[in-house]
Amino acid sequence: MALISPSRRLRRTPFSEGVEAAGVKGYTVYNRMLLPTVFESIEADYHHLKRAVQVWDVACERQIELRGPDAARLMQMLTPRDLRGMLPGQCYYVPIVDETGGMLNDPVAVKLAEDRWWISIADSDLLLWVKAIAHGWRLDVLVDEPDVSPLAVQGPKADDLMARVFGDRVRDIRFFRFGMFNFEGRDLAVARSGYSKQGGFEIYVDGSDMGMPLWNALFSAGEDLDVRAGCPNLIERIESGLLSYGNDMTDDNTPHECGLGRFCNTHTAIGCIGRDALLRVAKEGPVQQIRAIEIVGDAVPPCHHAWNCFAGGKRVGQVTSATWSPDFETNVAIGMIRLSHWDAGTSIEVETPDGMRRATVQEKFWN
Ligand code: THG
Repeated sequence: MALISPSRRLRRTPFSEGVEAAGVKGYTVYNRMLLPTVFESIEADYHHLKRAVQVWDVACERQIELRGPDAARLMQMLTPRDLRGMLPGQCYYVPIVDETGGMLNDPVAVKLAEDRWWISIADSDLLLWVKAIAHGWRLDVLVDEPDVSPLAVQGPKADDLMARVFGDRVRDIRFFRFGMFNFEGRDLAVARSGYSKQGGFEIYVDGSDMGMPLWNALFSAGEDLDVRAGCPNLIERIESGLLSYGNDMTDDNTPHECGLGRFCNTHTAIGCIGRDALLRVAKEGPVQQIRAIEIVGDAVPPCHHAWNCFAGGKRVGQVTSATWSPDFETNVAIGMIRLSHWDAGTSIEVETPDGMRRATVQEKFWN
């Protein structure tokens, strides 16, 4: 593909200078912001992520801040996950649904205080929906996008690198919890989370001016750990079954179709706008669901559009993410498969740009 033409509509990030100096080779656009997709090569980045530690510019995971007496009420209106037990210092992966139960986003909710939340969004214009609900319901809450940009530190050596910059106390942060850590006089939320299954942290960099100082501090501290610039890695995230909003699911899908039923408590999520719709569809159960799929044979081409799946000449679903996995020496994929064919072990055919391929529905992802 040709280059992306920069303009004011395509936002740079507080880390873009570092990303460019590190030799970024490809970008995508996410929440109207640059998101790196490749540094050395997707395969080389993948091997390095699984072996060492990387620093990722994920500033495009924009925050929606809810602030005020109705913040918690508004947050519960957005999601079928019951938030009553959630404490300040916790992060929750939360499906966000509209009035039909369709997925609008799959962010991480960060509870800073009872009256102050961040929603760390995937790629959709969620701010407009949240502002409209706050206004339409006359809620006593401020909704805006603060100058907060996540920087992820991912990989098996992430703990060692982070301890050098923030102190040994980062080692005690539990999964999907965060603590406040000082960096050059600023208190930053540091969570144990991130868009890989290699372990690591996300730093919510509060103030763009802190971006490059923190970036540089991480690289200086980690030279002997072979720290490199990285980014969410296509191969690793498919192996790990991490879903991509807009690719693997859209507003046509319910959380249950997306396999996110474990993050829903629809019966007790009182106030959730999509609750009635979800309770109605939950009675029948989903008729299609996200599955791990192995595509047999040599490396598939890049998956830039949905590939139809067939069995006995009938369409039974689609593959939406696929790649060759060097570690598993097969093609790993994510697809939405109809009930009749979603059992583990079921053989299907996938229509790739270079022909029909045999494929098998898997019990679970490759992790
Ligand atoms: N971190 C933060 N914000 C984000 C992402 C992130 N915003 C955009 C995007 N990623 C949102 N999507 C996801 C998808 C998966 C996960 C997090 C955000 C994730 N899932 C784990 C899983 O499914 O196994 C763990 C979920 C859990 O157990 O709670 O981490 O990455 N800040």
